[in-house]
Amino acid sequence: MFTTIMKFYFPTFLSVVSFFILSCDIDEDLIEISNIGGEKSELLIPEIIEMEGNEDAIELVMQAGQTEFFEGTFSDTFGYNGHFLGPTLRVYKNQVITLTTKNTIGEPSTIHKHGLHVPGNVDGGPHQPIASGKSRVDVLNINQEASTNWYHPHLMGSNAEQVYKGLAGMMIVEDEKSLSLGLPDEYGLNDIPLIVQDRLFVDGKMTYTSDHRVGYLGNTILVNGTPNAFKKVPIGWVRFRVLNASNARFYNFNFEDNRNFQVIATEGGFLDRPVTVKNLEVWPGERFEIMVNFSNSSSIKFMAISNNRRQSESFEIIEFRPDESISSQGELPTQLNSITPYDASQAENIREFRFNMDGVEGGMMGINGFAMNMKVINERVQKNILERWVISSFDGKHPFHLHGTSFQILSMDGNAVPLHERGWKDVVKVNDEAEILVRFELEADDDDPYMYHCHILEHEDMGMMGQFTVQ
Ligand SMILES: [Cu+2]
Repeated sequence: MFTTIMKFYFPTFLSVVSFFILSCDIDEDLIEISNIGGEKSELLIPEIIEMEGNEDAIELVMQAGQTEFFEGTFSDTFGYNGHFLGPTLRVYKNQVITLTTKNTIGEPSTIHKHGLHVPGNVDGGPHQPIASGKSRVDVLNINQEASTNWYHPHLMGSNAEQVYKGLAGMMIVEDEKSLSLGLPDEYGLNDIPLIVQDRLFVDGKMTYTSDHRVGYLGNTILVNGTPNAFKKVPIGWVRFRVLNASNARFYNFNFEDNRNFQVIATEGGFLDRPVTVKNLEVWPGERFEIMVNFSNSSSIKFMAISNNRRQSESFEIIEFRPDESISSQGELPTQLNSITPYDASQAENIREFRFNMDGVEGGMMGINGFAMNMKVINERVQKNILERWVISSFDGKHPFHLHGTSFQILSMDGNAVPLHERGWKDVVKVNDEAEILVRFELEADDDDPYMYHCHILEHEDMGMMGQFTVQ
């Protein structure tokens, strides 16, 4: 039986055309991308589908459609059960769910469960295409900590454009701990998804043209598909699940008044304790849960500085409007988790990965000198042993993502790992070099291997990806 699917609603009327301009003064260190007027729109909240039963089933229908981001102008978009993005799926540890994905977008795609600990044959990588007009059924055994994950396509070669057009959705795992900590947990009210994406709008229309080297950068921020967003929030603690679902943009988030906020979770689960920060770097593919304490004050802007280009760019992401008429409950616990750190001296194997922007065999970009080749298994990993992976780059910053499990970071650029990155991760920021400790418990065979890759989606499409088995 299918759980009720609520439509992912997009308003057809956004009150006033509003847009952003890029003022390029190359003498300035900071390029301002500023909102030059127009009313703000209330943040759209993707509908949530609760998977509560034990053999629960859900169907996602990939659709092509049009979305009116700005009044009077329609953009061609994709979505799941709607026309842009998809519903948030909430699942529970130890649940078994059946996910049926129907593709009606007119081109092949896949559905990757980013962050889920599932075997290679249901991971949704490039070897599991769903032809248009066809469906695919994945039985997913949810066996991991409470965490914020997401689903998106992972087709070889045209992944970037499919995600860009709207194929992405959040998948929340809950467990006994997450339900008993007393954290804010009212979805959309004090437990709020923030799916941050930049898109290029020309005359109100979302456009995509290839700039594969830098990765695609837009001029407008969408949060949950909302341009120029605001969100009313209750007084007190509010939890945000921040997902950088942008193709290529790096964000360093902060509040305009430079207030403190708390990081409580990385991709794969809670940190041991909340970590106080004033700014938070989130690269493509990464998720962080944060807690912000709002007092009965005036509106406050959540900002970001982005430095993909040589000049930094400053964006407003969303404006929060504290509202005392909204009642909510939720506390910031002092202890969230107790993660046993992996012991680097116990690592039984070392692998090295180097990102290449040039001079690779079989494609434009690659890892260790080779572009991704669907017919080549690059690495064979043994199940249940601890490994140290060293990932380096001499040419640009790249977010390194691997499938199938969560890992721990051992070092970043030769330095100790910042406190707020000392949790379970599936993306690591690689400036010069990062080291991770990883152990796989599930299998991926030659027919359905796992992937490791740069999560700048244009780089991935250009070949900056490899595949590995676990047996
Ligand atoms: Cu890259």
